[in-house]
Amino acid sequence: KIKAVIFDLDGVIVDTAKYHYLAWKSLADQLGIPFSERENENLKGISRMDSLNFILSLGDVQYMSQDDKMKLAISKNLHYLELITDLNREDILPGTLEWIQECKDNNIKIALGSASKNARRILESLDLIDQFDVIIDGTNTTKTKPDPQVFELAAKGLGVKASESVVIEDAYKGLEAAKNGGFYSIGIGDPEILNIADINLRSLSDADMNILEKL
Ligand code: B16
Ligand code: MG
Repeated sequence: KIKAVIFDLDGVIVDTAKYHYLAWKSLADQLGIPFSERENENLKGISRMDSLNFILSLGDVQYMSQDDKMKLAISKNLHYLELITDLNREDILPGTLEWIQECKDNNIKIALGSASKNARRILESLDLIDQFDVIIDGTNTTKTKPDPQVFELAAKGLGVKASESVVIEDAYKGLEAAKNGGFYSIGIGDPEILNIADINLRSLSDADMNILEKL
């Protein structure tokens, strides 16, 4: 029986993935590194530093000091924060509010399990911060998806087992993390890419919680 739902943030609750892409794209342009939306798929769900290292690996950057990498990561984040300044309730993806409400109606606990260090700020902008029983984000973790740490900490905080929880993710690496931790999963997006999910949906608005009976 499912006792908890763990939501990813970027790409599940809100479509901030496009702003991450725009900010990384402009950094890649500055560095003369070719970077497209296709390569951006690999950045979904991974940390800021891992994202930067991935982009640098696409160019022929031979060596860069940790210090210089930090500067680039900070400048990308400042640009990203600029792009999301106007984020508000209207940016919540379709179906999300209904799922949260259904969880509450059915006594199912909810947590956030995000790689982002900006998660709390984003939840504030969406006026959703008070809805979650537990929030685990990039400021609480030492390992990134596909390591299950972020979801394990969320389950621990909620006092539930992995096998009693379902993770909702838009990233392949996030679904791998769920699987690695023994969590059920719902993949939001292209079912051909997200082929390791237990259930695939194009959007949370395509189903209600009755779909969990399939698990
Ligand atoms: P930040 P999620 C992830 O969030 C994004 O998918 C990923 O693209 C981003 O690099 C990562 O957060 C770190 O974000 O730079 O804001 O700390 O999908 O796990 O909610
Ligand atoms: Mg995501």
